[in-house]
Order: sequence, then C-alpha cells, then structure tokens
Amino acid sequence: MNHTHSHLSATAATLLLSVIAATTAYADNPISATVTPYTFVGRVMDAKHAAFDTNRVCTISAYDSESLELIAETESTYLPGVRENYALKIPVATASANDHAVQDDDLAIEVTDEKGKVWQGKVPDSVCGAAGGIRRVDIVLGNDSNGDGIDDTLYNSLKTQWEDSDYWQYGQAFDPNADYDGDGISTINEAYAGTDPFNPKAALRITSFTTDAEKEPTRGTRGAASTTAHSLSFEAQAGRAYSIETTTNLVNPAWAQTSFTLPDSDKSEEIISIPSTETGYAVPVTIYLLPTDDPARFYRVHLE
Ligand SMILES: [Ca+2]
Ligand SMILES: [Ca+2]
Repeated sequence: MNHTHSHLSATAATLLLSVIAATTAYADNPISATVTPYTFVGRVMDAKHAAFDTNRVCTISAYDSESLELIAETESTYLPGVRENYALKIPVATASANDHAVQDDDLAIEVTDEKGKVWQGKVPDSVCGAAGGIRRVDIVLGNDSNGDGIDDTLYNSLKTQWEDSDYWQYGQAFDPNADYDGDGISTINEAYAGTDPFNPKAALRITSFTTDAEKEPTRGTRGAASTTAHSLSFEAQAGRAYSIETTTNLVNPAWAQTSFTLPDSDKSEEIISIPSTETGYAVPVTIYLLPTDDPARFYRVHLE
C-alpha cells in the first residue's frame, strides 16, 4: 500500500502526450528560439488520493513566478489503463520570451478544482527543466497545516469516525497509522484505498483466484490444460489505479509488476484505472493472468 512503484511507463507518457494538444505560442523576441517543450506529468488527486478525472475535472496552470504570466494550462483527463491523469506541456524558449519559459525558470503551478477552488503551491518542485524533459509530479489537493502528510479535513474526519466507532477507547489518542479494525491495513491507507477503516470486512484484498478461468490465454500455446489462464478478482474503488505484483516465494519475496488482460480484450495491461464517479461504490474487477512454469507464484494487488 505504499507508493514506491511510481515510475511512469513510456507507453503511458506517449498516450497522454498524444491526446493533449500542444500549446501553440510563438516568441516575440527574435533572438529567442522555441525548443521542445518541457512536460510535467502525473496524477492529480483529492485528499483521499482519488483521481480528478471524468466528472471531477480540475485545471492545472503554470505561471511565470516573476511576471505571473500564464505559460501553460491543461485539464485532468481519464484514460483507461493509465495511472497518470494530466500532462502539462511547458513551451520552452532559449531566451526570455512571451508565453514561454526558459530552463531553470521558477514556475508557479496552480490547480483549480471542479468547484473553482484554487489550490496553490502544491507542486513540490516546479522549476522548468531542460527542453524535451519530463518530470513526474503527483499533486495531492489539500491543506496540511502540521506537516504530517495528511490533509487536515481528512484527518479530522477519520478522527471523528474513530470516536464514533466501536474501536474508540477512553484515554487513547487517535493514530491514523493504527489498524483499528484489524484487517491488516492502516486507517490512513484505507482512506487512500477508499475502503472503510472501521469495518474489517472492507479492505483492498483479492476476493477470488481461480485457475479454471473461462477465458484462455491468447498468447503462447493454446490447448494444453496448463495454459488455462488464472483469473484474479478484487473490489476496486472509484478514482483509484491498481497494478498486480507477483513473486515466486514469500520467504525472500521479490515483488515485481506483472501484466494482465481484461475480460473481452487481448491487450496486455499493466495498470487498471477506475474513473472517478460521484457514487463511490466498489467496482468488482476481474483480470486474467498468464500461467507460468514456476512451481509456486504469489500475487498481490498494489494501489498506485
Ligand atoms: Ca484497517
Ligand atoms: Ca477496513
């Protein structure tokens, strides 16, 4: 449930960049030449780490920190199979020019949510890099006044839920990292996963795993019993993205991301992303995994 596996695949970047129109602006200064844009790419999320996309769109804008001139703007976008939901292309020039940044320029990144609320200064490092470069920056909207990494409103909401739950005990302080309902996942990580931190039945977990899948693998050899695909099911939540990790043993596990296919598709996927909705109901997901020759193999669902 950590965020250590946060690399951006080349495929994801290509997909994103191809659907977001390039900013067309030209330098007024004749001694300044425009070069390849610089790109911020990542995932914009609310305080509970649910992505802004589909019906909850936000706008990401970059301003020149000194002149406050608008340099670039884009909206969050949902793309199936892609974890990232925005790509902000910064037009770059070789010398100072209107509507362009130059390398090492300080940019002020501003995010406006779907209600028009402006969130400022939430991008940790918003300096324009070298032309053609890409920096992965996830943006979490919220207010963290004590610097514990948790949004104030989310913290207070979880604390109130705990006080109203059967897990509250006199004299105890609320600890967002405690696993009150004992389902193996901490309160704050349940909030990020979109499950109920005070209900042991609600947690991100694999709900079924079978080797008798109806769907046969579409790659490799068909026909033999050993090539029957494995199916894995879990309950996903709106606005979250997941990957599947696998290892051959649990003594010295080497968890690594593995690809899978979705029902009615032969395409190999690495990420399953659930569009944000207003309902927030769990979304049952089943994926298909190709069998391997290993004597044993373990799988887990990873929240991206
Ligand atoms: Ca828990
Ligand atoms: Ca729970």
